Amino acid sequence: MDAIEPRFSNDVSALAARFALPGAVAFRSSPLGGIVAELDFAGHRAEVALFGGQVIGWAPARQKPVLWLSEAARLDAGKAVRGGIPVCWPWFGPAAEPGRPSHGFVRTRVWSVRNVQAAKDGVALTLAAPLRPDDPVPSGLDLSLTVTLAHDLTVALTTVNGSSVPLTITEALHTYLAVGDIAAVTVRGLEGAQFLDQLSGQTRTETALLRIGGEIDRIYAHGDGGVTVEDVALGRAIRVDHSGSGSTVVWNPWIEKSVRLGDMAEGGYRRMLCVETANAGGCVVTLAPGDSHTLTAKLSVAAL
Ligand code: TA6
Repeated sequence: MDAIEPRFSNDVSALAARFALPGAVAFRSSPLGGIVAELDFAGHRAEVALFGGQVIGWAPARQKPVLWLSEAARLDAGKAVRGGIPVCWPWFGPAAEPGRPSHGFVRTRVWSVRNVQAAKDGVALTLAAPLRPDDPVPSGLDLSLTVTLAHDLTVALTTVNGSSVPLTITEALHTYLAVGDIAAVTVRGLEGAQFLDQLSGQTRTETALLRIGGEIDRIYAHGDGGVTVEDVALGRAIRVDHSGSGSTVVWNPWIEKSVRLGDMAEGGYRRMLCVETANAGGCVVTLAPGDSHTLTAKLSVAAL
């Protein structure tokens, strides 16, 4: 399918004139740079940056923000924003070819607004990724992200193979969860799953509830289903339910790596944990011409 996107200027007034829905969808220039769409529903608020097609905020009513965003984040710096839900596509991690960016190339481009919807059960925004003829993928692909704010938050990344050749990708919704204190967090749901430890290169099996006491970077062979992050410090449990996913990635850089990253404030690692909905490691997605695939993360919060 050739995605013939109407070419709207990505300025706030043009976007608002075409897509704003009073009380549900608004657009603003962000103090962090770039343009942000604000979704409101039943006292809940989500924010989506056009830069990177990246959810950068979700605050359910009467809850502290559920997504972590670096104090050093810039939404127009030309580099990936540290926090929220970065979109890793069409590859996860380092590129096979040297010189290409880690986690693919769409998280550093400005996406366009394709559609907005406000209904009695939620508000939805769909963005389209700006793919280019010289991108290292077949021409004719379409990549879109639909963010649905209800009493939970659902993020769906859809790849349509409109080309004439098979397409193989890896991908992730690289979710940064906000936690009160990483040392008081338990991750439930990965017990028994095999994982690739990216720090040692070893493959092992998770034998117990997961607690984080140092740098962790693991790709679990853990498909559709869910993971619960129990955060004692904030008295809440965040549930991440996946679909279209064969992998769950758990990452915290801990002290030394968070300093090397350069875009995390001191101690920032204590207040975040990545639980990523992915097809990564040995898990790839292959689409025949005309096929489509959707990777979905659904986030919800409950009191502990
Ligand atoms: O998701 C885990 C991971 O692949 C880590 O290895 C680390 O590189 C992290 O992603 C962040 O990557 P980034 O390119 O956003 O710094």
